[in-house]
Order: sequence, then C-alpha cells, then structure tokens
Amino acid sequence: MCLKIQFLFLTLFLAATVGTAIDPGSTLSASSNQTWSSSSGTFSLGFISVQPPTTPPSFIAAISYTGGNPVVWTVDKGTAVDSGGSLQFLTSGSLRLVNGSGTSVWDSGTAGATSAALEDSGNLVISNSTGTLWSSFDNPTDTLVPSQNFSVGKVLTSESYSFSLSQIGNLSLQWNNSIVFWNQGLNSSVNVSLQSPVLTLTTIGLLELSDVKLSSPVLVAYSSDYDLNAGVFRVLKLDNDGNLRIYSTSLGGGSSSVKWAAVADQCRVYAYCGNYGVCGYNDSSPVCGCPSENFEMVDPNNGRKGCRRKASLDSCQGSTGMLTLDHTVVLSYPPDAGTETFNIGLSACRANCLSGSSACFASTSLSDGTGLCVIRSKDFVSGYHDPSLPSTSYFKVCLPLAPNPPPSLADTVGDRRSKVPAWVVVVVVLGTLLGLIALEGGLWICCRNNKKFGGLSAQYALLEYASGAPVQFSYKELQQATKGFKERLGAGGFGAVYRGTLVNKTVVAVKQLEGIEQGEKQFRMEVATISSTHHLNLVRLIGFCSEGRHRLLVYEFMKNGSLDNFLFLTEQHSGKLLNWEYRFNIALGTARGITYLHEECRDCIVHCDIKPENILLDENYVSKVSDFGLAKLINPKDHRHRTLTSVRGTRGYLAPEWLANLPITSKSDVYSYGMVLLEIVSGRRNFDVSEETNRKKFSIWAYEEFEKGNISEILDKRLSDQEVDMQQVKRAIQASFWCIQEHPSQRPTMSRVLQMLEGVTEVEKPPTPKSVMEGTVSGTSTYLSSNASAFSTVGVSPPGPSSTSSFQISGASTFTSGRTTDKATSSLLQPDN
Ligand SMILES: *[C@@H]1O[C@H](CO)[C@@H](O)[C@H](O)[C@H]1NC(C)=O
Ligand SMILES: *[C@@H]1O[C@H](CO)[C@@H](O)[C@H](O)[C@H]1NC(C)=O
Ligand SMILES: *[C@@H]1O[C@H](CO)[C@@H](O)[C@H](O)[C@H]1NC(C)=O
Ligand SMILES: *[C@@H]1O[C@H](CO)[C@@H](O)[C@H](O)[C@H]1NC(C)=O
Ligand SMILES: *[C@@H]1O[C@H](CO)[C@@H](O)[C@H](O)[C@H]1NC(C)=O
Ligand SMILES: *[C@@H]1O[C@H](CO)[C@@H](O)[C@H](O)[C@H]1NC(C)=O
Ligand SMILES: *[C@@H]1O[C@H](CO)[C@@H](O)[C@H](O)[C@H]1NC(C)=O
Ligand SMILES: *[C@@H]1O[C@H](CO)[C@@H](O)[C@H](O)[C@H]1NC(C)=O
Ligand SMILES: *[C@@H]1O[C@H](CO)[C@@H](O)[C@H](O)[C@H]1NC(C)=O
Ligand SMILES: *[C@@H]1O[C@H](CO)[C@@H](O)[C@H](O)[C@H]1NC(C)=O
Ligand SMILES: *[C@@H]1O[C@H](CO)[C@@H](O)[C@H](O)[C@H]1NC(C)=O
Ligand SMILES: CC(=O)N[C@H]1CO[C@H](CO)[C@@H](O)[C@@H]1O
Repeated sequence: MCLKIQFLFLTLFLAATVGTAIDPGSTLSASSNQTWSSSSGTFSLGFISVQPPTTPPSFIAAISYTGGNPVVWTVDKGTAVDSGGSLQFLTSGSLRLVNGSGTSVWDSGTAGATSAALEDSGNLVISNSTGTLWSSFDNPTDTLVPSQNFSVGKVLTSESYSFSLSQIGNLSLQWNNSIVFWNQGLNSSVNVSLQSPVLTLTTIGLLELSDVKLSSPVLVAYSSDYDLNAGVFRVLKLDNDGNLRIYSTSLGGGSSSVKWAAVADQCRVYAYCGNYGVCGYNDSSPVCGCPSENFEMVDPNNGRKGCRRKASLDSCQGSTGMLTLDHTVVLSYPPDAGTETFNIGLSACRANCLSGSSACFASTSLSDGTGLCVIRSKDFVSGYHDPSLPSTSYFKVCLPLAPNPPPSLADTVGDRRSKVPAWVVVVVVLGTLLGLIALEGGLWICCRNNKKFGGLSAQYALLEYASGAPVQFSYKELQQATKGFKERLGAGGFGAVYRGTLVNKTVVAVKQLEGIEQGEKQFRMEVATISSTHHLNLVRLIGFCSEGRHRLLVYEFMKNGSLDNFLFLTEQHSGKLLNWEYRFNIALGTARGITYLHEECRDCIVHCDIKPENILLDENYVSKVSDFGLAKLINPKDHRHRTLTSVRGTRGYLAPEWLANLPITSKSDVYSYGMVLLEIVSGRRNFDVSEETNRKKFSIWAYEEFEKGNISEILDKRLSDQEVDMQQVKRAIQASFWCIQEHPSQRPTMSRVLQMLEGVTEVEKPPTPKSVMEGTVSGTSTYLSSNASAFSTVGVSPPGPSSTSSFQISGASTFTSGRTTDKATSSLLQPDN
C-alpha cells in the first residue's frame, strides 16, 4: 500500500512538472543517437531504425518509453526517412521532419510557437506564450498512454485498421474505414446522452470512459494485471494485426506483455489474412492460408497479404464451380454492403452463389441452428477456418476444383493426429505396466504440489487411467452430444460449459477448456487424477477429449445449477430462495467435499477457486464442488506465478497470500470457503458495500455486528419469517470468521471447520479478520459485473447512488500468441454479428 501511494504521488508529481524544453533551432539527426528527453528521462524523442532493417537503412522519429519500448508516438504516423534525415525545431516555431535531400516530409504547422517540450507524461507540446498550439496527445498515432485523453474525432490507426470513439460512447474497430468488426457500447443501463465522452487508460490498468454527464467514470475494460500499479507502465495500442490491446511493461523499461485484447479470437479480426486469406490456428498462433490450390499467396513469405486467384473468374466464363470448405466461415459484420443473408438450406446456399443472378464470390451456410446463408457479393473475402466451427463455406473458382489446400492451410486444416505405429503403442503400454509394477511398492503420495513426488504421483495416475476410469471422447462425439456447442450453461474461469446428451441419453456438462498450456500426456495424467477423485460432494468427471488444440472435460450434469443463483437473487431468479436447512446442508456438504480434496484423497488437491459459482447443486440440492484440479492444468509449471489470470482465482474469495506472494496452501481454500460460508448465511456477496453496512465491506461490517451480538442482523433478511436454527447460524458465522483470518496459520483446517459446523467441538470466539484486500480500487467508482467473476472479480461498489451507472465490463483475457485463453468472455467482447 505504501509503495502504491508513493508511486501515485510520484506520478502526479511528475505529470505536473514540465519537461525539458527543446531549444528553437535544435536538430536531431537520423543517423545519430541523440534524443530529446523528458525531464525525468521517462520518455525520449529520437530516431529509431525501421524494423526489419532496410537497405539503405531508414529511420522513424518516435517518442519511446525508457529503454526504447514501447514506442508511444511516431512523427507523421511513422513515415521513414533516410540516414541524412533530421527532425528540426525551427526558430520559426515549426517542428519539421526533413529527409536527406532536404525536403520537408512533415511539418507541425505551428509557425509563431516559441517553445517545445517533451513532458514527463509522454506528451510532446509546442506552445506560444498564450498556450498550447499543438501536442502529440491531440494527434495520436496508434497508442494511448495513461493521462492521455482520447476524445470523439480522434483516431488510432494502424495499416488498414482504425479505432475510434463515438459520441454515444461506443468504441469501434474498423477495417478500411468501412467494416466495423468490433463495436462495444456502454451497458444499456447507462442511460444518459453523453456530452463529450473521453476515454482514458488509468495507471492502474482500467480503461474508462468519462463525461460531464456521468457522475463517475464508467469502466470499459481492464487489463488482467490491473491494480498492480507499482512497477508497471501500460499502454493501449492498436496493433497492425487489427487488434486493440493493453500492454504492460515494467517501470523502467523491458519487454511488454499483452494484458487485454478487444477481439479475443484473432481470426475474427476482419481481413487479418487479407483478401481470400483464410485464418486458422496452428497449436498456438493464428496462421493464414489460401482456400485451395486454385489460389496463390500474394506474398509467399507473408500470408497476411492475402491470396489471389490463379485464374480470374472472367477468364473462365461458364466453367465456374464451388469449392467446399468445411468448418469455415466467410466473416461478415453487418451492415456490410458486400453481404446478404438468406434463409436457405445448405445446397441452396452453394447453388445460389454459383448461379445466382447477383455477383457472388463466396457463401457460407451457417450450421449454427439459424439455417442462414451468407452471400458475399464483393470481391473481398475474409475467411476463418476452425474445426470447432460448424459452418461450411463455398468459394467460386474456375474449374477444375483443386480442393487440396496448400500446405500453409493444410497445417491447420488437415488431420494432424499423426498415426502412431501399432508397435509403438505396444511398447509404450508394456513399458508403462512394467513401470507401474515396479512402483507397486506403494509409495503413497500426498500433496502433489510437492515437486519431489510430482513425477511419481503422475505415474500412479496412469494406473487409474489404464484401468479405464475416464472415458475418452472424440471431438466429433462431443460436438454431436452438444449439438455443436449450442446450449451454453455458463462461462467458468477455465472455459465455457455446454449442455450435452451422450448417445446413451446421459445428460452431461461439457467444459471446453481454454488456455491449456501443457502437453497431451500431462493433460491425461491430470484428467486421471481428477476422475479418480470420487466423493458425494464433488462433481464427477465422466470423460474427456484431447484432440489437437481441443481439451474438453465431460462432467455429470447438475440439474439445479450453481449456488450463486440461489444466494444472490436477481429479478430473473426471484423464485429460487433456499431455506436455512438447505443452506446449512449445502455448507456442510461443501465443507466435506473440500475436506476430502485436502485431507482424504490420495493426491491432495488445493482447489484455488472456491466460490459460489463453483458449487453446484443436484436435483436434491446436495452440493457438489466443481472445477477442482483445474488450477494445475492451466498453470502447471509455475505455481507461484501470481498474475490474477494465471491464478484464475476470484477476487473477493482470494486469500491474502495470493497477493502477498506467500505460499498457497490448503489454508487458502479455507479462506475462500469462509467467504462462501458468510454468503450462505447472509445471502449477499462478501465484498458488497452498501449504505446498510455503513459503506463497509460486508464481511467487515458483519464482524462488527457479530461483536455486538447482533447475529440476526447478519442473517439473510429473506429468511426472517422462516424457522431458522440460530445455533447453527451462530456456528456458521463463527466458523466463517475463523476461516477468513489473515494469517493462514490462524485458520483452521477444513476438517476442523466441519467439526465446528457440526457442533462437535466448541467454537472459540474468533479474532477480527483484518482485511488486506479491501479498497484496492478505491477512488474509481466501478463495479465489475458478476458475469466477469469467472476470471477475477472485484466488487467495489460506488460510494453513493451512482450504482445505476455500473455497467458491463468487457472482460479481460490473457492473450498467448494472439489467441485468447479465456474464450468464455469473448462473447462479451464480440459485436452482435
Ligand atoms: C548508436 O548506438 C548504437 C547501438 O547502441 C551504436 O552501435 C552506434 O555506434 C551508435 N551511433 C553513434 C553515432 O553513436
Ligand atoms: C525526400 O522526400 C521527397 C518528397 O517526399 C522525395 O521526392 C525524395 O525522393 C526524398 N529523398 C530522399 C533522399 O529520401
Ligand atoms: C498564440 O497562438 C494563438 C493561436 O494561434 C493565437 O491566438 C495567440 O495570439 C498566440 N499568442 C501570441 C502571444 O502570439
Ligand atoms: C484530460 O482531461 C482531464 C479532464 O477532462 C483534464 O483535467 C486533463 O488535463 C486532460 N489531460 C490532458 C493531457 O489534456
Ligand atoms: C476500401 O475503402 C475504399 C474507400 O472507401 C473502397 O473504395 C474500397 O472498395 C474498400 N475496399 C474493400 C475491399 O471493401
Ligand atoms: C454501440 O454498441 C452496441 C453494442 O455494444 C450496439 O448494439 C450499437 O448498435 C452500437 N451503436 C452504434 C451507433 O454503433
Ligand atoms: C432513458 O431515459 C429516457 C429519458 O430520461 C427515458 O425516456 C427512457 O425510457 C430511458 N430508457 C431506458 C432504456 O431506460
Ligand atoms: C505456429 O505458427 C507460428 C507463426 O507462423 C509459428 O511461429 C509457430 O512455430 C507455429 N507453431 C507450430 C506448433 O506449428
Ligand atoms: C452413459 O455413458 C457414459 C460414458 O460412456 C457412462 O459413464 C454412463 O454411466 C452411461 N450411462 C448409462 C445410464 O449407461
Ligand atoms: C442490533 O441491530 C439493530 C438493528 O440494526 C439495532 O437496533 C440494535 O441496537 C443492535 N443491537 C446491538 C446490541 O447493537
Ligand atoms: C448492465 O449492468 C447491469 C447492472 O450492473 C447488469 O445487471 C446488466 O446485466 C448489464 N447489462 C448488459 C447488457 O450487460
Ligand atoms: C430452481 C430449480 O431449478 N429448482 C429445481 C431443482 O431440482 C428439482 C428437482 O429436479 C426441481 O424440481 C427444481 O425445480
């Protein structure tokens, strides 16, 4: 906290000071290493070499952060000059970029200015004695830095892409100034007509929209490492791949990493692969290819430049055919003048494009249940291929069809599962069995987090696997079972969950995992461990799928959904109130499930993300803990890597040690359970702040009431007219306060918590649970909607009646090599298309 305040103070102080003045008459030469620096040296203006290097070398005049990365502004949107070029601040007042032949390439048009300075905020300002005539903040290129105001009319551009803010507060990404492929408006509950909206990136990583008409800024997006402000410098950048991202760099420079991206699925960026380019993914990155050998790449070294026909359609009048590409769509973002939509079937969609009266170059039959056919009548086609896409596309080409896609696309299209020779399988199986027999001495392992035993426990898991516990499904089977991933049950921190029906009519929940970084073998071992963990209060894993990029888990289906629906009532769910008896049994069941994970099963599992959303209820309202064992899957290598997204824990339920960089143990789960227990009693989020609680965090307020002996105040008001065992309530409240002690050592073990609840042991009066988690985002009146709790939710309610201006966040995603790891949230980001 101390550090943070210091840093804030420092920032304010620096921002207020004026940068070192640039003397009229001074010149920066492209071939030298001179720079004009801001007074503290945080930013500097100088020439940088064009990358990749050209011959002869060329240079761009740019403002960069300490150490040269990131570049935050470029003169004339990055126009390069030769080594004889220079940047001159003329005595006439103009800043001018001149090339080697002495020609002016760019001029600031500020004749009459008397001074120029690079401020410590990164703003290059040219002024006369009255005021600012020109500033780089008012003329952004592709990047926004903290404290820079982005208002209506300003544009970030990068190649054919642009980003802008509209008068009504919509943010949009456009291609070619014509196709809006990402458009995010404010939550409709913000019902005000804005006057002069301004978008800013705060130093703590929130992207906010403010306006005189809004009582407090509205959060638009946030970087996944938001609030870790000490030591991080952030920028919002429109990359040349058309995606808008927030990057974090260590204070003082270093490499940058992506902490948020507007379009979670890079292949959904219009024209990412150019004209007739088809975007797909290899294991990690988006890759561009051509639809078939009827096409060739415009630039064989750069798939992003798109493809062209080997034979133009004009040259083959009458002998055209339709090339069929399964699992492929032609992207269309209405209103796009080049697309039309019809309600016709598959073969009609193909035939219509082939022979239709209107010019048609490609069509897609959407097999997403809508039965729609999208006809592309403009000779610019942006395609997306992925095995998970149910739709089929047709491309009009000159006959003969050359259905084989070139290798570039085949990499992503073809069946990449290599056929393993039978003898290899035999050897591997025999070897494994021999290994297991050798192990049969029975080295019993607890706490698989212990590195020393990690390998052994994994081997042991294999035995379970060999005995055939979890069923392996093919991707296709699951696609059929879920009718093409149609009925979404929810979006957890590890991926979306869909309802499905197996061939034998068993109803299941299929979880499509995202961001699995580990290999197939490890994945299978973890699956084996999860499925060998059986308990009445744990959701049972039925099977899994591991095919190419796809990692799915198949769970038993829980009729009554998750606990949060029953605790925190919204208008839609007003009928779902649970009486005290059910609640207490759910609390007990959950405690039993976690106790089993911690203490009774062979491989101890720390859950890492206990919260009401992960406690499911069957038809008898028996609670079952879900998502256990997954934290390990997502981040297998580095348990101590603590960015919020990699933890996948949920703010509000995260134990203090997550943030304090202390070891994570089963006691961290105890903390989260304590918070859930308090919520079961009170029917409100533990981090809620309201007038009723004197604007204190609910858990803090509850402890005060408890000290006053006012237990019934803490109990859910909606239970007031019901029969409630106040002894049980008291035990639950006391147990919860023991669980949320700041120091892990003060928290009881889970089995002890269970005893407290059951009344087997006397519960001592718990000490005050101090809150170190509180108020980290204080000052910004934001509420991240609980829809986003999947990955990390901070509930900081507005200090006042402004809660009506709360709104839907757009979700943060970790981005690995251009692909999101949290597709679950991508729907929040996607435009309605
Ligand atoms: C500029 O810096 C580069 C790398 O630091 C160095 O190789 C080069 O010699 C320097 N040029 C001049 C003119 O100082
Ligand atoms: C300098 O710029 C002018 C005008 O843009 C151009 O005609 C000329 O070729 C450039 N010279 C060099 C050496 O880049
Ligand atoms: C400064 O520039 C502004 C805008 O061009 C102009 O109106 C003002 O007169 C200038 N002030 C001086 C002292 O030249
Ligand atoms: C951005 O806007 C705020 C309020 O609208 C203003 O106080 C601040 O000076 C502006 N910053 C810059 C760099 O113009
Ligand atoms: C790009 O925009 C220009 C100007 O608006 C337009 O003429 C052109 O057709 C567009 N290109 C495509 C492929 O849509
Ligand atoms: C603003 O964005 C919302 C979706 O977020 C969209 O429904 C609406 O049409 C957009 N408005 C405009 C004018 O683009
Ligand atoms: C928005 O506000 C206007 C005027 O205050 C009101 O007429 C309209 O019904 C409101 N719309 C919504 C969706 O609340
Ligand atoms: C995926 O494509 C990227 C970019 O083309 C390449 O760097 C990477 O090596 C590829 N990965 C695999 C597993 O093929
Ligand atoms: C249906 O199939 C699944 C997986 O094969 C199996 O676990 C389950 O027990 C079966 N259910 C019935 C009712 O046979
Ligand atoms: C308990 O709460 C009620 C209602 O808020 C309040 O009137 C009463 O004074 C409280 N009792 C104690 C002992 O503080
Ligand atoms: C808008 O915000 C309200 C309150 O936070 C939330 O309940 C609602 O779902 C949001 N609406 C949309 C469309 O996101
Ligand atoms: C709210 C809700 O969905 N309740 C259901 C829980 O399960 C029982 C048994 O299937 C149903 O009867 C309830 O409607």
